[in-house]
Amino acid sequence: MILVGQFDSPFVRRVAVTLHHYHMPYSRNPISVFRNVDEVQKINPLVRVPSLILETGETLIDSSAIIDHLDEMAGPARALTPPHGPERRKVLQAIVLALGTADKCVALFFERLFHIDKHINRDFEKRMMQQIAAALAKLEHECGAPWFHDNKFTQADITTGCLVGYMKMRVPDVFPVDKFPKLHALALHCETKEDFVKARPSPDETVPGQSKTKH
Ligand SMILES: N[C@@H](CCC(=O)N[C@@H](CS)C(=O)NCC(=O)O)C(=O)O
Repeated sequence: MILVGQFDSPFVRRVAVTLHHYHMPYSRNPISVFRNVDEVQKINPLVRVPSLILETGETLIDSSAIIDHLDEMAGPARALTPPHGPERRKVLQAIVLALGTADKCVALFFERLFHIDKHINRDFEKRMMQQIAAALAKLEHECGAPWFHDNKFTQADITTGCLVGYMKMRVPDVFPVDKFPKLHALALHCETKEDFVKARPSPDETVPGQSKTKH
C-alpha cells in the first residue's frame, strides 16, 4: 500500500499511526498539496491528502474512509473503533469532534499563512478560534486517563493525539496547555508510542511560505 501525503497533516498522520498499530506494511509518497498540485490531483481530484493506494490499484481518499477499510482488514477483535453499540457511538463522537477541530485548525493556519497582516479576516479568524476553543473544552471535559476512554486505547486516542500534535506545531496559541491538562497529558502519552514516533513530520514537511517544521 502507498500512503500519499506529508506527516504535518493530522489526517495523514492518523492513517499512518493506525497502519503502524495494525503492523500493516506500506510505503509513502510524501507529496505536497501545494508544491505538487498536479501529482496530487491525479490521485484525488480535490487535491487533498491523505490517499491510500491499495495493492489492487484502488485508491481510497479521506482519512475516515481509509481507516474504516483498515479496521475491516484488522478484523473486529483488533479494530480500534468498536464494531457496534454505545461503545462505537462514544468513540465515533470523540473522533468527529477531534476531526472537526483539526479542520478548523488547518483552516486557521492557512488563513494566517496566506493572508498576512492586514489581509487576515479578523472576524473569520475570531470565529474559528471560538469554535476551536469550545470544541477543545468539550474534548477536555470528556477525556479520561491514561486514554480518552480510560483503559482502552481506541481511534479516539490516535485522532486526538494527532490533533494536539498539529496544534502545538502550527497554531500553538489555540492550545494553552494549562487550560487543557487532560488533552495535553493524553497527547504526551501518545507521543511516547513508537507508532506515533514513526509518523513525526520531518523538518522538510512544510507548507510553502513557512519556515521548517519545528516540534
Ligand atoms: N476530511 C479529510 C480532510 C483532509 C484535509 O483537509 N487534508 C488537508 C491537509 S491537512 C488538505 O489536503 N488540504 C488541502 C486543501 O484542502 O486544499 C480527511 O479526513 O482526510
